[in-house]
This record gives sequence, structure tokens and C-alpha cells, in this order.
Amino acid sequence: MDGSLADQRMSTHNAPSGSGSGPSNAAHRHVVTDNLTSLQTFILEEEARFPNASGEFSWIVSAISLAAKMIAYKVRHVRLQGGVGQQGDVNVQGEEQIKMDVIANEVIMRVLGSRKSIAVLGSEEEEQPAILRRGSEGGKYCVLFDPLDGSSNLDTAVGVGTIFTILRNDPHIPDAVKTVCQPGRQQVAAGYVLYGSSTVFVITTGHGVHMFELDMSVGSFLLVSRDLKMPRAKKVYSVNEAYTEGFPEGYQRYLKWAHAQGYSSRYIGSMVADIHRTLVNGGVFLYPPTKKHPDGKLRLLYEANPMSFLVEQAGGVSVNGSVRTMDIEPKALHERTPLVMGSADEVEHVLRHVRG
Ligand code: P6P
Repeated sequence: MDGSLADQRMSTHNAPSGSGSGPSNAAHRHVVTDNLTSLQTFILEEEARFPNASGEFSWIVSAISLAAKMIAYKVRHVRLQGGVGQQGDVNVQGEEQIKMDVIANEVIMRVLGSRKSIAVLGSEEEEQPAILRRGSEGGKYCVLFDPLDGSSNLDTAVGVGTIFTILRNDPHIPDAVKTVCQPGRQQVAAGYVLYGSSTVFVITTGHGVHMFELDMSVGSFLLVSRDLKMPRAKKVYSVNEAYTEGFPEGYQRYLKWAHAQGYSSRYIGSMVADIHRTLVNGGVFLYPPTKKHPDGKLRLLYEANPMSFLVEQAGGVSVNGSVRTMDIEPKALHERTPLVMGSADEVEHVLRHVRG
């Protein structure tokens, strides 16, 4: 695994001539060895904390970061790569597939499909999960993912993202769907990659939230924030207010209250970007029941649960409007849920109005 090169990123600084830091008028070269930590190294450090760890989990995260780098390149050149526009198919969600949805899905399926430690792969783009290795063939883990969430924003160069969650495989459950229909509290790890103005990889394994930024010069995700904690309060809400009339009354009361309290509104319409802002700056993200989506629009298993794991690990709260999101017992792979997540105090303000 790469790690040594990226960890010891050598950067040279030329002191401006005459800066007094060396012979005048001469470029004074000195090499600074930053103690940078790559994602691979970080995962190995985490693995070392568990002497019985087999390293299989580390390989899965390494594969996800490889797929993320490949997708990041394609997203950054999406028009040149012909990735914008309809694929001409409708996915299992009944949504028009963007070409990049298919490309990103294929990249992840290919990269993860070769990992021996994965038993089941589930994707937003695939009706049924892919069964790789079950039973005696091993395969300790299952991975669910949304390959390119918010892809409809690609044609306007808005941030989009990959969301993933890692679950334990139960070889005693023959049905792959039942195996992956686990409540969010059972996740082993979760994270996302935001392909935005920078490419960030955010992950939790249940020991805090850690953020990495892709350094193109070395081709590695480098640690930029360890054990990230979100503010407990922030007067910002994130919701598509066009649907307000269709929200249950409690949500409408909340919005009236927030307006009176001088809250700001920020809504990108790309979940990974909206949640990343909420995670870093605080605030609350809402996707309540609407007329079109009375059970909510966002998918429980591979959008709401991974984001909820991260938000809770960062000190926030995630509910479906009444119960903790990660306590919901899933019934289907593509099940949807209403969602309210973010800073603890801000979620409480919403619930106070929703509960009436
Ligand atoms: P709306 C993108 O299509 C997505 O699944 C999420 O990324 C985003 O949060 C949501 O839908 C936006 O939905 O109805 O506001 O356009």
C-alpha cells in the first residue's frame, strides 16, 4: 500500500533572496519533512490498535480510496469524458441515470469486487445486491454505497459525492438482502467522498470522524482533520423550501420559528455537500416527508445511516423525525426515510416543533 512516499512528503521552500534567512541574494534551499499522514497509514495505525485485526478491513478502505481517486479524476473531467447527460436508462429508483452514475458504479464494483474480504456489494444503482463470496468462502464484510450521489448536479459543476457503509457479513443468513438490512448502529465503518472544490474523504470506524484531502501531487488522501467535532449549535438550516406546503405541520412551524429567529438557509441539493457543510460548520439538514415522497426521499441503508454514523461520531444527532435513524430496523435494500440531522441543539429545535 502506498503510504511511505505520501507520509514523508518532501517540500522544498526557497527563502526569498535577501530574506535574511541565509546568504543574501542566494536562494536558500532547505527541505521540510512534514509529518503528513496518508489515509493508508492512518488505517494501518487504526488496525494496529486491534492486535487480532486481520487487515481485511484495511484492504476494503484502501480499495474505496482507490475507487474514489479514479472517480475524482473522471468527475473533474466529466464533460471531456462525455459523462454528462442521460444514460438513457432509468435506475431502480425510477430516476434517469446520468452516464457518470453508471461509470462510478462500475468503478466501485470492479475495484471492490476483487477484494476477497467482501461477501456482498449493494449499490443504489443496482436492484439486487451483488453476491461475491458467501458461506465458507469467507467474506467477512458487506459494503453498500451510493456511487455518485447528487449526480444531477454534475452538468453545473456542483459538488457530488460517493457514500459508503461497511457492515459485517452473517454467513448464516442465506438471503443477501436480509444480511445487509442491518440497523445503522451495527455499521463497522461509514464515510463519504466529496468531489467538490477539493476532494475530501471523510470516514469513521466508530472512533471519531477523520477527514482527508486528496493531494494530487502525490496521489494520496492526506489527513487534514482528526476527530472532527461539529458545533453544538449553528443558526443554519438546510432544506428544499419549495416543498414546504407538503411538509407535515410541525416542520412548517419549525421553519416559521427559524425565520423569526434570523436563521440562514443553505441548500445545495447534493446530500454529500450539504451534510459536509453541516458536519464542518454545524447547523441542521432536513428532508421531511413530502407529497412526492411521503416516506422521505433519502435512502436509509446507504445514505441516511452512513451519514448518521458520521454525524453522531462528530457529536451531532440524527433522527427520522421521531426515532434515532440508526435504530430503524430496515426492511428493504432501497428503503427511504425522512431525515433530520446535524448539531444537537438544532435538531432539538426541529423536534420541539415536530412533536408539537
Ligand atoms: P431535492 C440528489 O438527487 C439527492 O438524492 C440528494 O443528494 C439530495 O440531498 C436530494 O436528492 C435533493 O432532493 O428533492 O431537494 O432535489
